[in-house]
Amino acid sequence: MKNRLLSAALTTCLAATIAFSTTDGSAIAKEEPDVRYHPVYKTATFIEDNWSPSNNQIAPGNLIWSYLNARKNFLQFTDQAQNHFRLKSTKIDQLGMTHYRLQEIHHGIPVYGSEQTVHATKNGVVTSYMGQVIPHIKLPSFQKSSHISFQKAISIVKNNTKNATQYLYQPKAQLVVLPYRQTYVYAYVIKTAYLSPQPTIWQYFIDAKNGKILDKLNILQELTGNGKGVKGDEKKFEISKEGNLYYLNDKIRKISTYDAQNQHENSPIISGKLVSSKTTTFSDPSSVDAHAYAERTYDFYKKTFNRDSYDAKSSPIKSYIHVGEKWNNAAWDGEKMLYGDGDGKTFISLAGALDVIAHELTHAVTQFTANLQYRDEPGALNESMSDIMGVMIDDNDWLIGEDVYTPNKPGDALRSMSNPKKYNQPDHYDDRYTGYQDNGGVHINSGINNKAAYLIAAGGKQSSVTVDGIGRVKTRAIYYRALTEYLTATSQFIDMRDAAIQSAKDLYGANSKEVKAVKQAYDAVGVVK
Ligand SMILES: [Ca+2]
Ligand SMILES: [Ca+2]
Ligand SMILES: [Zn+2]
Repeated sequence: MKNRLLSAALTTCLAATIAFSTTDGSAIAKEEPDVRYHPVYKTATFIEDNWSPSNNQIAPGNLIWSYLNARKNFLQFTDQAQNHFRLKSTKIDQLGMTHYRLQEIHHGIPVYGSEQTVHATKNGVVTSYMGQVIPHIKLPSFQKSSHISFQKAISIVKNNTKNATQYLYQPKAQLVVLPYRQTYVYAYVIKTAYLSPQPTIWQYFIDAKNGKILDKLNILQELTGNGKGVKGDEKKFEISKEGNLYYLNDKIRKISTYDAQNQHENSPIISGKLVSSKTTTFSDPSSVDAHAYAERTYDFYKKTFNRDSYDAKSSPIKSYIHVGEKWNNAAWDGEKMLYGDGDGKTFISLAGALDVIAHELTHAVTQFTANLQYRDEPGALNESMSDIMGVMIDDNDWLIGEDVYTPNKPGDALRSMSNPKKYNQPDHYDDRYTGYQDNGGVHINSGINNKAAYLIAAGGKQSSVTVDGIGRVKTRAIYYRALTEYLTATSQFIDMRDAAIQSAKDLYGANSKEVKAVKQAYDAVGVVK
């Protein structure tokens, strides 16, 4: 009965609008718009329109409000549009069209889910409306005194997710008018996201009156993919689904993996196709490893240093595999990670090594922190930082690249931090390379700082100096602090020594054994004042 009544009333109102507008002269509906209605609310969900104000005196900022007021009978609100909607954004596109995004409000509080878009040409003609309006909400205005605070609501959610750790951000709360079981209540919508025990993004709906959990849903499309890596090992990782295809797109960490389809490594712009699969099993080993290892590196930085992505601002991490033809390298190009397939002799696919991926992503961290120049001593420190974090993540040896280097020769590696000389790197400042090759020896002289880091962690004797090691955990904390807080674009080896000492002092005290270990290690590699 009620639906019928509303429907009938609407027809009457529509006629009235046109008559009213014409006599009023403020707005003219030039032709009757095409309207589609919500099955329950009986308000317009779509209006194909051709509306413009009757005169051009209207200020551009008022067009949206004039339009909504002119269409209030389709949308069934009785107050002024400015009191019933909040303008969330206005965007002008390349065609000169203006796109408005709005939110229905009730006593100033957003009505959950009731959002609208309105579109106008560059000449100020509104061509369409789309969205949802809930009519006739009867709920008195929100009184703080008779409702719980948002802090209280957040604590209710925290109590309900007690086992969660590794939060991605502080829970966010928004007060809304929530349609709930044929009525409306004030509710807090709380979003919280964490990685452990499993990646989850919760949306909680808490009754603002009594703190009751009205509803909660995991809005992460929790999808785990699997596949074999470069070394043939079975892996699990986060993926997403669009339409009928699954993609290497981890939405919680914002990590996606693309196939560069052998574009040349020196192409000015490397593009790629997001790797997809018809099932949750992915069959390209390079893409499996690039994706899974980027996730592990992200988790390492998040868990160890509470760093959310390379820029600490949760920027998306993009990996490109199959870069070049048999390219024997990997790179961070300032925006994304690139991995070659290797020629099968010197390297197999470089994405197959966790330390290589950690190395590349650490270049990104460096770019957003110390920003060490990529030549001479700052460049060697830049390289060394990437190797140091590489062995902290892939932490069962002190080798770099052993998983993908020379497949026909077991036991070797691209570099060794415990024994740089084995792969033609110096391990003492007196033996540093001073030529012009390799940007002034960035991949050569990194051995000196690599050795210092190794000695700090593992201890040992060099140049008749004995270092008492303090372990990997403290060593990585010292280097991370030095990188992110102390070092600068032009830092030299001697600055690295001081930065590491200062960091160790901050963390463990001026007279600590950790500070002593750092001093001993830099003495041992000949970086002394
Ligand atoms: Ca390694
Ligand atoms: Ca090998
Ligand atoms: Zn590098």
